[in-house]
Amino acid sequence: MLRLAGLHALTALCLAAPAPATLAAPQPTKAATPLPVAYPAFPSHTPEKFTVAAGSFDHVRREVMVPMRDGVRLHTVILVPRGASSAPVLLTRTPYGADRLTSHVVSAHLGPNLAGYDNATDVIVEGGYIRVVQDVRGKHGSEGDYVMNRPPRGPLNPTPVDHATDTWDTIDWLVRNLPESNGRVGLLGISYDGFLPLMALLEPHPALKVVVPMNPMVDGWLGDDWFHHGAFRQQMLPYILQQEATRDSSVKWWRDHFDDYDAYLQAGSAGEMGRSRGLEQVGFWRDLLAHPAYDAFWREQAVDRLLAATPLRVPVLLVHGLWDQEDIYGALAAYRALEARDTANDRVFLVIGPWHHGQQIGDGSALGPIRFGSDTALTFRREVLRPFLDQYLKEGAPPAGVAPVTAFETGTNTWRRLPAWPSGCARGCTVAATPLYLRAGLRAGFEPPRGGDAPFEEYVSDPAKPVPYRARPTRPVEDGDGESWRRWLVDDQREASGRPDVLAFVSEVLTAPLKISGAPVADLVASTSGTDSDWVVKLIDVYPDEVAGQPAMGGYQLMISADIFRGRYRERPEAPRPLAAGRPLRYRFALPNANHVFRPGHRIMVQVQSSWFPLYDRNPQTFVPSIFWARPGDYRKATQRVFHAPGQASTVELPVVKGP
Ligand code: PG9
Repeated sequence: MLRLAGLHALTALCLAAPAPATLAAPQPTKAATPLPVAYPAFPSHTPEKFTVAAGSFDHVRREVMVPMRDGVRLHTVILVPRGASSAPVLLTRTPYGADRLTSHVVSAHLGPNLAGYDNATDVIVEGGYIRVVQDVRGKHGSEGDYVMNRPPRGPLNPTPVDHATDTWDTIDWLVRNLPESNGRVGLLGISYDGFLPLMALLEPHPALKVVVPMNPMVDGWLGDDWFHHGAFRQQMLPYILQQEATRDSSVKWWRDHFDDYDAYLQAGSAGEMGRSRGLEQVGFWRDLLAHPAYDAFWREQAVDRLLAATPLRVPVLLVHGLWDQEDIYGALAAYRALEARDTANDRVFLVIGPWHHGQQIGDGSALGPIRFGSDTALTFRREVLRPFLDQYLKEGAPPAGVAPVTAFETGTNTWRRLPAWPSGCARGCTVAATPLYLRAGLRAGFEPPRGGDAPFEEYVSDPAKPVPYRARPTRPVEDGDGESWRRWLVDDQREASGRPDVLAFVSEVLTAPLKISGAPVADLVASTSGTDSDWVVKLIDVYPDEVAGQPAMGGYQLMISADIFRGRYRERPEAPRPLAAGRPLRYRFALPNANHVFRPGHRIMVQVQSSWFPLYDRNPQTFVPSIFWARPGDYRKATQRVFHAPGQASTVELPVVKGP
């Protein structure tokens, strides 16, 4: 075979072997001008296609392109346990790379191939399931266009396809083309891959027998990955770039600082940070810039709203992490919507564990320094997930006996079987919203404020020195040491409580346990000297000064529930308005759910501050049309007051459990 090559290749060839008689001797040329010359090929050592010698493997790997109704084909990896027959299928759809999730032939054994992200490996392997992982359209090996959290067909999606149709078409293909299967499919995944099973519920294929959405992203504006109550989570920018810049996610965010705190401060605004990386080239960033408020763009793709308007046909097991640093809102919002649809009360199940995002498929013995007394994740997989999947996917499997709600109670480290969420206990107790008052002298208690005390506490919030959300240096979310980002919601809050721009209200030492189940509600009466402001409220369990057996926990300030609220959305989330400078105004917003016992000897603390940087972009504290494009001169110091006078009480309403 003859090929065309440049002069350098020819020179190399001449050195390696005498020129054949038929090849004309090279003519002298100007050194820099390569000439096309024909030469014989050195046969490549690499075959056109290498076949893995997998005859001894305990599973068979197939890679197929599954056709969708619009002709687009989706890359799908199928791992069949060797010798399987009448086996059920566990499907995960993902934008993160089906090859990566199945590690593409590193071991002759199925388990090691699956170990890692998004696979409850022990459940899949021990359960004898056929494992199927598919790239969503537009990502990695799949054809078609990628759209972040592609909305359902309708006003936001003019195409004839969405995740419901793609899942339907995939399941239809699987049950027709997998002779080893029993025709029953379960769909599960974490986060983005947990959002996808919820979308499949909008139009489920008859062979879809169960879905397990874990830590799903449900509402990107209210409380999951992109915003919380309108405050933008700017440390997600690298994710957006990597996810959307190329099909194979190969383009990465470049860095010029070790400390993200410095990087984002120097950028000035999230908009400028995005611009510095050319982010306007990707569609989702343009969408974010166009929709900073909770307008129809967000409302019409909020998955809980979609589910609330759809009949429920498939059993669902939702999984929520109490310290989920990415999607702390989604699972419980989806639970509320689905539960309302579960008229016979037999299709919606919920697990609440003491986990970071996705920890339930790993080791659940501890999170940072917080120990749970047992491997809670293993308990979940053995006693809930495995029997639950078996019940719906295996012919003749016994009922799993899973409770409607299985919730881990932090503080006492106890699993509870509950009839619903939030219900506090199995029978005979009530959950009552009980105001914990922020009081004069930075005290907190169940007694309302008295006249005569100072009416407010105040601090100066300076956007030039925003409050770090964790001890600096702040490493990026996708730092190689992912463990660090996963831990941040359990970081000790002591440093924050010592800052002059953080108010720390603290209760007396508790003499009896206090149990809360559900969402605490922040209800502040507060003023700012600016015309816009963020309010961060943190509910904290303060450990005793010394803790026997775990000295480092002495005086630890553990966040139980915390969130941020962007003041401009106080009246209407879809219509931002300037705040009246200096006027006490009410800010009321739900914090993430907790299931916690404050133990005797502990104290309850509430911290209030006006930035949580650089996870959340800074509020300039001057009203501007879009905070994405706040100019340096818009960022101004503001005097913040939190009121605690009679008639102007600030509280955190605790969902206190009363009864047995
Ligand atoms: N939290 C990630 C995510 C979900 C949905 C959209 C964007 C990001 C994830 O872990 O998949």
